[in-house]
This record gives sequence, C-alpha cells and structure tokens, in this order.
Amino acid sequence: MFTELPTPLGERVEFASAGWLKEVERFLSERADALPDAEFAFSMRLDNPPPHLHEGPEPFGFTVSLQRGAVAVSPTPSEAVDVHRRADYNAALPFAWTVHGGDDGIRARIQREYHLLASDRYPPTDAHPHLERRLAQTLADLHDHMARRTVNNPDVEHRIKHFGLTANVAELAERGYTVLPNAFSAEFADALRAETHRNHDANPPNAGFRATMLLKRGRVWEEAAVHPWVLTLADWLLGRGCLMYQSDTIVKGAGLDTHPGLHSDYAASMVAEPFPEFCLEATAVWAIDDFRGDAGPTCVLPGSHRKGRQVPAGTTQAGTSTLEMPSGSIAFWHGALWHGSTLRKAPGKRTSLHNAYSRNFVRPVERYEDIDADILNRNPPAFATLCGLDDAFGKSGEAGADFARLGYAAKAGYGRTALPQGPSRFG
Ligand SMILES: O=C(O)CCC(=O)C(=O)O
Ligand SMILES: [Fe+2]
Repeated sequence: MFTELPTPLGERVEFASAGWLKEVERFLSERADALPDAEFAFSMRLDNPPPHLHEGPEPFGFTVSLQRGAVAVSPTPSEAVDVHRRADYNAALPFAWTVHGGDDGIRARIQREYHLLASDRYPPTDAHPHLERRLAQTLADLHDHMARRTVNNPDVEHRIKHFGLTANVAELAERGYTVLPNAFSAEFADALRAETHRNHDANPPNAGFRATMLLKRGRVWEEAAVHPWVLTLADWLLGRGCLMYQSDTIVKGAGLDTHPGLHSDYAASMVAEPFPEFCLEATAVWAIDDFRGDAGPTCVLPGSHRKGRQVPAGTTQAGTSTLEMPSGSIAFWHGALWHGSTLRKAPGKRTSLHNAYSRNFVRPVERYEDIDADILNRNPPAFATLCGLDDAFGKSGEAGADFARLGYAAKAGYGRTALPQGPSRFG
C-alpha cells in the first residue's frame, strides 16, 4: 500500500558531508577493479556551505580520484585535478539531487532551470570531459546513486539567505503572499503548457476542469514540485517534512470567472477557527501564461491571513490587489490568505500550475503514498517526503508504530518552522 523508498532513510546524506563522501568512496571502490586503467580526478569547491557542515576560512568541498584501481576521496577541494568546479553550495545542491537516468534531455533542462535560479551565485558548469565509455558510465551511475540519497539543506534560513529570498519571506509574513519573478524559463513554461493542454483537451473547454494528481502524470510535474525556491518557502512556512497537499492545473479561457468573491485555501480542510498562529497549508501558483491586466489574474487581500478566520460567504473582491506577474513567475501565499481570481476578459487562455503544500500532519487532498516505484526512483528524497513516504503516519504494524520513521522525522526537524511567522494577529 505504501511504495517502498528507493533509498532507506538511514542511507540519506547531506550533499558533500562526511557521510556523502564515504558513500562516494564505497560506491567507487566496489567498481574500481573493473576500471584498472582509469586515471581521473575531479574536485568541487563549494562556497557558502551551511555552518553545521563547515565553518572557517579554509575552502570547503571535496576531491575524488580514481587512479589505476585506487580510489581516494578527500574532504577538501583541489585544483590539481582533471575537472575542477566551483559553485555556491545551495546553488549546486539541486544539480546534485537530480537523477539523470541517462537522459541528456533532463540534464540539459536542469542545467537551464537551475542556472536561472542561481544567475549571480555561480552554479556549477556542465563541463563534459571526454572520458572512456566505462568510466563515464560509472561516474554517471555514481551521480544518480548519490542524487537518490542526497537530502535538501536542512538549514532553511541558510537557504533563504543564499537564494536571496529574505525579502520574500518578510513579505510572506507581513502580507501573506509573495511573488518570485524569473523562477522558471520560457522553455519550461512551454513544456508545462503543452502538458497542461494535453491533459485538459480531453475535457469540455471552460467547464471548470482541473487536471489533478500531477505527480503521477509525468516528469515535468515532478521537477516543478521540488522547485528549490518554492521548497524553501514551503519549508520555512510549514516546517520541514511538508507534504504535497494538491497539485493541479487551471486553464482559464476568455469570459471565464473561476473564483468569484474571496476564499482562503484553508476552506478545503475546513480548518477550525480561530486558525492557529502557525501556517497549515500554502499555495504556489506558477504563471505558465501571463497573469496581467485583463488576463484574469488572482486577487488577494493583503494581510488577511492574520484575521485567522474563514471568509464569510458573500465577501466581495473590494479592497483587493491583483497579483499581476509575467509568465515565468511563481506566486506563493499563506493558505489563510483571502483571495479570489478575476474574470478573464482577454482572448486566449491563462494556463497555471497550482502546487499546494501542507504541514506534515495535515491530511492532504491528494494521495501519493502508492506512487509508482519508478517515479520515486528517478527523484531525490525531497520528492518522497512530499509524497508522505518518509513520515510515520499510517505505517504502524502489528509490532507497533514505525519508530524508524518517527525517529527520522524528529532528527530531520520535521514540523519545525524556521522563523517566527511575522506580526501576530493578537499583538
Ligand atoms: O486561479 C487563480 O487565480 C486562483 C486559484 C486559487 O484560488 C488557488 O490556487 O488557490
Ligand atoms: Fe485558492
């Protein structure tokens, strides 16, 4: 009933940590005999590592060398190697957690998308040294093997700082929403739009159809779910270990008014009033098409998340601001925020992806606990977390609760929120 994790919880490691390097060494040592002629060394220097991994002025990173059957792994970077790369730790991390599975298309897409997120924080370059076929295959296997066990940086505040999201979290606390411009490329928008329309076209247009359960509908949705900026805001607001609450798309045609009046996304969970001070659910809306002017953008009532109440029936959109943003932007709001959507007057369609995340103990609208093993196997641990597969809920057996999972959740800081949630509605 629960899909088995491709990598046991106890084998998960942080990027470039001692445990990560130990596994690199083990993996290569097992294969070194089959590569008796290989002579190759690569190194990575990682700037701005999280302080719990490294502090002090000495450079942080690693060097891996395979010389005629001998493997050596060192926890320091070196320039005396065949391939040397230097990157910001948080900018490099999503590259390290992406499973390629031998697909160069994925590799190219990830290069494009994650470079966009790290433009001024120097992400790694994709140098392609010419290597003997068996060595190249071993290194590709090593990459995927490590990606499947590489966890996100647990220091959410560190991620906020180094992704440049400090102003966004302040806005999220104060106003209840924020917009991330240039969060995905025009090419990725094209891919998402094509997939969305493929899912929607089988249904009558403008009939309110939303394609749901997207994590089971293809790789682009899987990549969207673990968008590094979105995961950072979600972890900050909802605590580590948050879940995918719902993943669906909307196609709004001319004349369509999908969300008249106002609502909060807490309505679906019928959250009791007054709402708790901490956030239970949050929504990321991807503008696959422009959200501008008469395109039918979302409207929000700034600061209304602090009312701590459901929206009374009949509430109008008076006093709201429209969330206007170009394609490639992602809006992210607190689930208690009062919002709606405006009538689309322009011709054509507004295509959007709505990825909602919830706290680890909240019961999501969608259920991914039985997701295909193949899907889990091509994704990082952060994806399995979103599917609800590494918590203890529902996993008690005849012998008792799943203490391994309970222990993992406690150790990984699940449910712990990084920062205070901004001005209290009671203060
Ligand atoms: O489509 C919109 O503009 C708003 C949709 C909405 O209310 C939501 O995703 O929570
Ligand atoms: Fe909503």
